[in-house]
Amino acid sequence: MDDCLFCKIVAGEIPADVVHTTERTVAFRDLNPQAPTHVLVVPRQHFANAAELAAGDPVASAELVTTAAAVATAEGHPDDYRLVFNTGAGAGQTVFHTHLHVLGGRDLGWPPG
Ligand code: D5M
Repeated sequence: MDDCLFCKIVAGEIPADVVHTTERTVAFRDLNPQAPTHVLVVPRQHFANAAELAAGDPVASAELVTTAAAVATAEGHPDDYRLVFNTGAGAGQTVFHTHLHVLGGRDLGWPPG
């Protein structure tokens, strides 16, 4: 997608603090971190949200989660982290290239805001 921010990060056209890559995913630090670890894992291919990704490329969908676990391990908290897919503007999604938030490195409250 020509005007997609995360497609541009995947393509290397916009700089990002990339921490992990796989065949189907790129993981980079969130610009507005909400925890000591706040990394976004995105599929290289454009899908608007998590459900569309799961339907269109289930292998990449699973790879998002295994990449997230690898990130949490590399960040030093392999057993304590939160994964979030905001889906739809009403749920807080602002970038419509699906991305898995990986949050950790502090105690995380529940419910989220
Ligand atoms: O999450 C979108 C997230 O994307 C939000 O936490 C900020 C982050 N963001 C926005 N632009 C950038 C760039 N350029 N680099 C890294 N992170 C970025 P959402 O779930 O859609 O609200």
